[in-house]
Amino acid sequence: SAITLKSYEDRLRTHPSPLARRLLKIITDKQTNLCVSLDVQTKDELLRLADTLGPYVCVFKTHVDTVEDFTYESVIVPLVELSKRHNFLIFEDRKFADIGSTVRSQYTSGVFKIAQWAHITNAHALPGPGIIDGLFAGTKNINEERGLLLLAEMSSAGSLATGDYTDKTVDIARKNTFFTFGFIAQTRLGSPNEDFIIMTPGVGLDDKGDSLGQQYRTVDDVISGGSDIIIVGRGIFAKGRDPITESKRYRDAGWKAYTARVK
Ligand code: 5BU
Repeated sequence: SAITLKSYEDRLRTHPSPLARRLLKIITDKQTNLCVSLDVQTKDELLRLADTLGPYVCVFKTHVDTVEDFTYESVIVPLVELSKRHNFLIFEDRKFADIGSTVRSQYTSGVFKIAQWAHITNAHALPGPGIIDGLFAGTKNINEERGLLLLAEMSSAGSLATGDYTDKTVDIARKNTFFTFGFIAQTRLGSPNEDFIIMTPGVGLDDKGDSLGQQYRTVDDVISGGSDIIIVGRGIFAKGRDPITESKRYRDAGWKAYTARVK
């Protein structure tokens, strides 16, 4: 039977995470639960897509370490400007996986200084709860909401993040719901009296997968299963696709599936 959940608007009043409340407000105001994954290799493409698709998304997901001509000044500064202009959040899909002390410096320093600009980032629970403590420590001097997603499940074939590993990941998230506001997952996680935000990659309406293990599910399948936000990359900007047309299509499909779920 289909999962029923409260509306994004109801949830924004009670959510324990300030970042999640800000996100739920954006989703409600813009009527979109679409996160576009900006997996491109040049800053021009990244910034062009962020500008043209900004109106249709609640979040842009990045892998900044794949941008060939990356500099903080030429990529991050304008991206943050666009996030304000179009009212979206930035999610650096960094997938931290080390001990607390190391992830704190990976999060705050180096070339990318992720904590400075990424409203959301994510981490594997593999090292244990110290990874959350380390990342949370990295937000200490940031005067804006920051949030963490734990990788509880992955979309790729043969993923080891299942069963007991997934359950233990949820337990670890419960220790700091001010900062850890949800999961990257394929299913609804947490008990009915908790409110984790579920963001789901591996969403595609025209393809089944790729040759490197990615697997796609439909928007209806993902949202009716209790996910809150769909993450779409190549379904929107692969060669031969018009990114604006596809963004509108995924946004509309995501909102329609959500509307059916809250009824
Ligand atoms: P795609 O082009 O829609 O397949 O891109 C999916 C994006 O989501 C890509 O940036 C991946 O790194 C990311 N991803 C994923 O596909 N599956 C996962 O389980 C996780 C992240 Br976690």
